[in-house]
Amino acid sequence: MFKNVIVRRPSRSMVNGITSAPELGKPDYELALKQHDDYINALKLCGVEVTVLEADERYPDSCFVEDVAVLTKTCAIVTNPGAQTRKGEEKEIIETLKKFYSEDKIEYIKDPSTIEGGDVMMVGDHFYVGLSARTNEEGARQFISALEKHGYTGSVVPLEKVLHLKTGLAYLENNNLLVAGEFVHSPVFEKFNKIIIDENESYSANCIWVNGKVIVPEGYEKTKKAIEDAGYEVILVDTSEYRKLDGGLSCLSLRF
Ligand code: CIR
Repeated sequence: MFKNVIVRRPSRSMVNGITSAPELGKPDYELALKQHDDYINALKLCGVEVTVLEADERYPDSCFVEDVAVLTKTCAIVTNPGAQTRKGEEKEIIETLKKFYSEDKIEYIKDPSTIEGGDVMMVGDHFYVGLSARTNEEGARQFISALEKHGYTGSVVPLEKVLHLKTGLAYLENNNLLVAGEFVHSPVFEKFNKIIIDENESYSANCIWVNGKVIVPEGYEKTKKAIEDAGYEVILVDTSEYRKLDGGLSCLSLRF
């Protein structure tokens, strides 16, 4: 179960955030703020305490707070983003993490290693780490040895197309895994009960399990039904403005 969640308000500069889909247009900032409010309310419905950090105009992608740290039950690992315009964002989370973890429980990934939290999927005490354009082999190695110091394990998953590992996967606990695209037939995830995302709804693989409920992006009916059929209560949140920046529900928070 999660007790806490950290989010960061989107900055006005988000309109200049990184995107692989410029054809979707620039985000509407006012609508993004409203969607962020809805997201916070959905999290509260799941019974967590939400810490809301102020917008940071220096970093257009800083609302995607998941990428700058990985938080476990007993330790925090501050990442080292691979994207040039996100370098330095990770420093801005440290003070907040110190409110939840003592200094000896906070680890730091250092150059030339890079890793972003979107590439890390927690399954109990094991962490899958995607090797992507943002997370290099050295980053995965340093990250896994930091985890091992605190009694966890990790393994790497090479990515082919997606931005981050969790762009195409979401672990819903109880061995249930949402899978899309390149992960559908991957032998790495064979042991899970796979809930396969329809090709036309691949964006909606980025859902989050929070204390028994699943927050799902609005507008993806097949995904919603598949998750409900698996026995979960679904809470819908519209993330259209974050999708324009390749971001989604998991990227917008740190849950621990
Ligand atoms: C980026 O490219 O870094 C942002 N525009 C989107 C980050 C999405 N984060 C995530 O999947 N964890």
